[in-house]
Amino acid sequence: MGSQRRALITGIGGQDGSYLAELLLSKGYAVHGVVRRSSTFNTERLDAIYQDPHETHRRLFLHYGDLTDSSSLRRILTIAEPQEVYNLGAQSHVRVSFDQPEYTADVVSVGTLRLLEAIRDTGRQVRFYQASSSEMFGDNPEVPQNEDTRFQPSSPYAAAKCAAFWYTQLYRKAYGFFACNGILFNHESPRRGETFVTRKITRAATRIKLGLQEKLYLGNLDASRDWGYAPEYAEAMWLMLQQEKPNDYVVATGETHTVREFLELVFQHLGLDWRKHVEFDKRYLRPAEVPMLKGDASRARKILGWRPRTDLAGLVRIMVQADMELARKEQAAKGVGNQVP
Ligand code: NAP
Ligand code: F7E
Repeated sequence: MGSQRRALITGIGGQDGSYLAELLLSKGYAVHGVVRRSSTFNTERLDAIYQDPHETHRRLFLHYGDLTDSSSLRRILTIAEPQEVYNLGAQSHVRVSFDQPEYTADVVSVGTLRLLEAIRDTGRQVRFYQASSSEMFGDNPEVPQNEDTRFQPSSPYAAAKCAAFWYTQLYRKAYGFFACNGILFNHESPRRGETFVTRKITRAATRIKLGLQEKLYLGNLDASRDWGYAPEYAEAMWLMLQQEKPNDYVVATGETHTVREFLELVFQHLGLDWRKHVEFDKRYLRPAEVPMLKGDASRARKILGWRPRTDLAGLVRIMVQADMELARKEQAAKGVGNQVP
């Protein structure tokens, strides 16, 4: 297969998968991605790659597959022969995991095991990245959380991510895999799914500004999260697989803010008073909540040389600007709403 570096990404069509694919293509990799068959397009986040004037899309290869289907994973591994595998595919919504706990466990924990086993069966040396999550710390009150903080999962999603974390460590210990867990705290961007709270807020606030929507319904405003900017987190994933030895790393900004603070910042940025537009809806509460996450990324800083570059105000600016453009397009298409310069 020659000397070109090859990577395989599960979840390539997701927020992180799309940024990671761009990063790896920019470094000269051939990038293989696993996409699920869907009745609507689920590769829109990869559109920027197809518009890249450097035609990096010529090194992008998409394969139908699923983490619940081990034969597809084996087939794709045989075709792609990757040196690096990034396992980002997941049912990643915490609230939804309470509605679909069994499915979430199948994709997130057994799916990781299926992929690790498929890699083991190839007999090839593959570097493996597992998308672990700060949700695994759950309601552990210890802050800031680092690699030694005890997991106390508060959702089926978090419990499934814990199992995947341990499988990854086990394959490192038992079979000598170069396998790393990136314990990433919340990270957002204009590509964030619209049902996660930051994007739900920036999408709604910009639509409210243009008169396309009146109200925004939210759940718990008191939860605190450590929010960073997604493209920077994709860099940390890549760095983990370039080290001499495999390890687990917390990736975070070290700052925490409540959902209410995020709301205030976004609405203020648009010259709006959130209290006039936001209403409580108990449907968005969770049977168990994670009250506060705040990460200590000292290890990533020391070993990977990684540090966050975008603070919360910067993140809000980026997301509001992108969603304002989207709302303007919607307004132009409908020919309705307020005219805002
Ligand atoms: P995302 O936008 O929800 O993307 C998840 C991707 O996984 C999508 O491409 C999705 O495909 C795919 N997927 C879902 N079920 C699958 C299955 N059965 N088989 C194969 N692929 C499947 O999530 P993200 O924010 O990019 O996060 C990437 C990873 O990091 C996830 O594992 C997430 O749990 C984890 N994580 C995220 C954060 C964060 O703050 N974003 C923090 C820590 C960890 P469809 O488009 O077809 O649904
Ligand atoms: O919720 C509260 C909600 O859904 C953040 C995933 O990427 O990050 C993400 O999980 C907070 C929670 O993200 C609404 O109760 C209030 O306290 O944006 P979220 P999350 O649950 O932190 C982690 C690190 C992952 O690994 C996950 O994959 O916001 N909240 N009102 C709301 N949340 C949502 N979604 N919708 C609301 O209306």
